Amino acid sequence: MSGARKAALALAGGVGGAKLAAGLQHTLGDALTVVVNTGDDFEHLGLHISPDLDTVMFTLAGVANKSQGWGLEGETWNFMAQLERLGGSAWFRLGDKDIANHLLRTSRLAEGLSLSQMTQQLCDAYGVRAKLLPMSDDPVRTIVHSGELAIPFQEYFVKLQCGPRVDRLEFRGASTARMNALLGCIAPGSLEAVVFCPSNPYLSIDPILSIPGVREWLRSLGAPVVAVSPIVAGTAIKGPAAKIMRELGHEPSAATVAAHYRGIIDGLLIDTSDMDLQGEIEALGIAVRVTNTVMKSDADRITLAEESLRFAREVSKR
Ligand code: FO1
Repeated sequence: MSGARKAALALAGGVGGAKLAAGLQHTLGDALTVVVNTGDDFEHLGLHISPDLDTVMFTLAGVANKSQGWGLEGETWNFMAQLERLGGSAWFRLGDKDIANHLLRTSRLAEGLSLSQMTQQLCDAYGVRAKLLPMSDDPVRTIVHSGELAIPFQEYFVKLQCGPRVDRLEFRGASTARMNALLGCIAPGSLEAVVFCPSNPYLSIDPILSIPGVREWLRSLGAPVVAVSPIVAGTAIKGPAAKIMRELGHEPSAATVAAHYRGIIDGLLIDTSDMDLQGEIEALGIAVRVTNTVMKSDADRITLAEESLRFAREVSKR
């Protein structure tokens, strides 16, 4: 490793992104900052719920339910069982330990704490070393437009199991949302890499990029920007990314991911199963690294994280 380790910035959303963020944290510790999507946030049963912040936090703390991807391991469901008995709204599953997060966040936000301050307090409590930052402390809500319907994100994703056809995604509030002020503390030239984690480009990364000033800010950092494709061999490892790609009129492939990020990324890491796409993607002016991008183990997360940072260094030398 030439010289001291510099810092890195990651953009992440749900489960896939959280895994790579965990690999980056293993390598960089508190030199990693993760900007997290808050477009999935919603108010439910009087609670402010921030699913992607919690998914990234739990995964980096090593306490995430690995099979489910969201929520905490070793959960009990007494609250949900009683809620159902009382005829409460039970479509969004809230574990007993998870309820503590939502209640604490909701009560402290009501006392005037910002989402960033609340995230820091929870990360301190869970022992997360990386710095987690909501993309904004202002509300942004992803709305799925399907025909005449305007469906709030969690209803689309959980209640309707991603069934409705996506005609358009709206990030309600983004145009007036302010970039997280703490991002201004990152000095240009201080980062060795910006990494777009393998999250859904439309549901997790685009909300972050939709905040006014974010794209320009990323470019002002003077760091190579690399992304890991969330599409492998034409499908998404988890979630509706490939389905949404088709519904928006695109071929589900790593080449579509490259085209989507064109102009903002310098390089794309694609899976070995997609190596035949390398030429097509390089023709877009985007460097390509072919490697294993499917993270089945903690070791895979670390390997892919190291590979992403190495690739970023190579891209920056070009
Ligand atoms: N996803 C589901 O598919 N079903 C659920 O019941 C569910 C509950 C839930 C509770 C807390 C939380 O932080 C996440 C939860 N998720 C659930 C995931 C959530 O829908 C996220 O938005 C997805 O992970 C997409 O990012």
